[in-house]
Amino acid sequence: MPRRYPPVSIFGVPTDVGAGTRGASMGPEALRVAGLGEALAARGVDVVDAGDVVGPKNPWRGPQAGYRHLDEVVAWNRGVFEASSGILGEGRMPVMLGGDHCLAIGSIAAVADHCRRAGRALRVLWLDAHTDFNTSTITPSGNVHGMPVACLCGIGPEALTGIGGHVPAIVPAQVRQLGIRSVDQDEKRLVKEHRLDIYDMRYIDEVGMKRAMEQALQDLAPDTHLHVSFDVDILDPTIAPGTGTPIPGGVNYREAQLIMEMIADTGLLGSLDIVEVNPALDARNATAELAVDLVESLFGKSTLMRD
Ligand code: EXY
Ligand code: MN
Ligand code: MN
Ligand code: MN
Repeated sequence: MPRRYPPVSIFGVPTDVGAGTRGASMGPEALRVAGLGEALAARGVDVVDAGDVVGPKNPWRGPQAGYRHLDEVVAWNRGVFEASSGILGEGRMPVMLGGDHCLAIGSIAAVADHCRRAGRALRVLWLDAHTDFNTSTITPSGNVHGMPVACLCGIGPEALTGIGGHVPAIVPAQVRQLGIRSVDQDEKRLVKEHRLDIYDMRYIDEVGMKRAMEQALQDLAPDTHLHVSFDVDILDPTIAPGTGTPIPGGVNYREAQLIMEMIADTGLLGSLDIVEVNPALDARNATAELAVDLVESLFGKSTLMRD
């Protein structure tokens, strides 16, 4: 019996304001060209394309200390918060097409606000090569896409930590990170201080993806809202080259499929970010195509014999 999914609204956030390289601003269109909407509709999902969030032009100031492009990052995340909140308020599942990962501040703040009002538990599954737990004082780049988890946990300027009006939007105990293999020195100290639950690539090498995912999905209450923040740089760069901060030794195709199928098996997927697709760094839109293929598995598609 195919699993039923709530109605879905995809929306684009065409900016790379939080990134260190240009091009993720074209990510939403790359995902649309790769057929994301049609793929979900083919799964029987009631999907609409809610269009794009509008925000300030990317000012493109070079590397700088602190929170680079802070005003523009805040403006875009306010737009993301409004878009996600509106979709959740309609009883639909928001699927954010990034854009760089700083935009998860707005999307997850909206989901956290929605869950708080509904009295539902929230679990954030952060799929990424990076912990994204930097702050202005320890960042090596000033790029806010390296900081969203810290901001969501209330570490950062009020303009960012307060996007959804509730500080902190989430607590570290609500987060599970998977695929981590690039953490800055001071960031590592901060991550440990805040006891972030991390399943890094060394751990996955040792215990295997199935075991790591079982642990990351452990103790989910039956009505938990599961938010997946899918940074495509979790994937090995040989299969997903079109991303701005590629790190060797990533998740391979079968491991990625298993991640998505195990999430689908929970039946608890409530919202999704697909971020850091940068078609300027890609050939033949391969990374967006792969992301769509994996998202189809998130929505129950399996060409194997399991179902
Ligand atoms: N840790 C580095 C920094 O903070 O600049 C790199 C962050 C890359 C973040 C990408 C979105 O995952
Ligand atoms: Mn809901
Ligand atoms: Mn990220
Ligand atoms: Mn990343």
